[in-house]
Amino acid sequence: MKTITLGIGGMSCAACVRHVEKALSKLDGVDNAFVNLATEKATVRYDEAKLDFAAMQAAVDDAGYEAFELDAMGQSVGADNDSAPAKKKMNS
Ligand SMILES: [Cu+2]
Repeated sequence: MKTITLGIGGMSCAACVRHVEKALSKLDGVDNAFVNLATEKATVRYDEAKLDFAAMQAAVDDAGYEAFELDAMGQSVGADNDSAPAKKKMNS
């Protein structure tokens, strides 16, 4: 088992949190998923032999939100600024 912290974009309320948690929890290999609305982060405990970040990202994306990798400092990886994930809201 491995624990990863993901950045989650597009959440605005507790229902969003549940949607994201559900999307992550139902993935095969996820043991536990906890989403924090205030910090916009998800902590996922999972079996790294069964899935990887890309699978989680796809599941979150399917639910209508965005997931992005965080580095050790909690910063998004590959984004050119700190607010990049917040842009997509209700337009899909
Ligand atoms: Cu919501």
